[in-house]
Amino acid sequence: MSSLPISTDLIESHNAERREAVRDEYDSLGRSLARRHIDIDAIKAKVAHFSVALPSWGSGRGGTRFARFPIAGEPTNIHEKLSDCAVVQQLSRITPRVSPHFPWDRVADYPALRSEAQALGLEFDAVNSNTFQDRAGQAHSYRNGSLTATDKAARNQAIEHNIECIEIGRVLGSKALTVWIGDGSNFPGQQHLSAALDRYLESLQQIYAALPDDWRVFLEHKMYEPAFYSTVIADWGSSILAAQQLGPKAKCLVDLGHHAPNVNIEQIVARLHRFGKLGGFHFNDSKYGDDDLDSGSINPHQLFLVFNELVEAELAPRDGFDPAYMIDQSHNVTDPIESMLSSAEAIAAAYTKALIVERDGLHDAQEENDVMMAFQTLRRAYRTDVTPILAMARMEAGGALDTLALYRYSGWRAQKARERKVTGLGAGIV
Ligand code: RM4
Ligand code: MN
Ligand code: MN
Repeated sequence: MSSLPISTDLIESHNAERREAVRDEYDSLGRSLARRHIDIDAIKAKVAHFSVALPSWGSGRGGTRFARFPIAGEPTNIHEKLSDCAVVQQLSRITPRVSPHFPWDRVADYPALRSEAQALGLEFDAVNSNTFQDRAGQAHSYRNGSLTATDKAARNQAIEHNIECIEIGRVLGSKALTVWIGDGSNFPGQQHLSAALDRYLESLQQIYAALPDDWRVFLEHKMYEPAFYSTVIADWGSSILAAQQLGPKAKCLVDLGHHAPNVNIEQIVARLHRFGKLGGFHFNDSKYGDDDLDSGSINPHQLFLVFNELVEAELAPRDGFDPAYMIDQSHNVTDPIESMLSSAEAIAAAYTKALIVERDGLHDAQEENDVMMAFQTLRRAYRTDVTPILAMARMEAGGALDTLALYRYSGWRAQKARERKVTGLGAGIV
């Protein structure tokens, strides 16, 4: 039984008012692309297959280390998070999956949670474990690390938690586990750098052994924070070495915010793909560090260049290239539903722009070392406003032409403010 949150009549009448204008813009763009020998309908068909998963934790207002300013009507549990994600999916039509985080999203009945999601038009994506925080009553603290802790009992507890996440994920229909740990050190000399990595590999081997045959484990690197001197899996180098050692089910996950400023992330993407180890993405944007800002809000060009590599990878896939696309953001000053709508569109736009790159011309220019033509070929695609393609694909899939306008008009948050409990002020970067 389906119980979609927004009335389909509302979407229909909203689209009816805008359909003609969008059609006009789509046709005009179609003529312009045809002059570049690009078939707009073929691009739209590809875009219609594109999707990105929502983070369950992204549906609430996060916080910085300093404060949290909740808004009325925020979700207070996984059930409410799912209904907010369902709004995003219903309007955008490109976010049909939710990536859950445990123990934050723990419930007593997982088969029921899966049915609940399905009734909302959602499935579950990769499960995320959390050994970067202690929970009240937990036997062993992660104060000195989790999967890499010197204390074997803490290590075992972290391993068991990851295996439990796999078990929950199986019930939910997930096919991957994402492991990000905060383990590392804050002082030179604090940690034996090699021994810490040995412990990581040993722990991951045990988690890997518990993976079902058709599952993957995504190793997520992050340069720093909460460890400010050294982090065990700090970069893509450590990540790919670990993934290679673990075996074919281990892949690397690229969170765009987890690199030093100005690092060439698109080249990292190309490298990981070259060795068959590109597992997936956590999309967000950043200016300074792991800022978890909305995708495409700071550096949309970088996002485009990442997708340009992904389109290259699609054309020459290696080792079952099938990257998991997920959003990972923390919304501190916006309504999270609006941010997720905006980010999903920015991500799909970057993909669409990468699709309209005149690729043969680009490859020829690269071969001939025609620098300016190669650059201009990318530039021409990047400059193109692809929103009519996105809008048309969205409308054909049953979504809203102007997602933000319809979301505001629906009064969803105000209605939830009347129904939902008030959330706490407790800070935390989640
Ligand atoms: C971390 C990392 C993880 C996410 C947590 C909430 O910085 O990006 O992917 O699970 O934040
Ligand atoms: Mn992440
Ligand atoms: Mn992060």
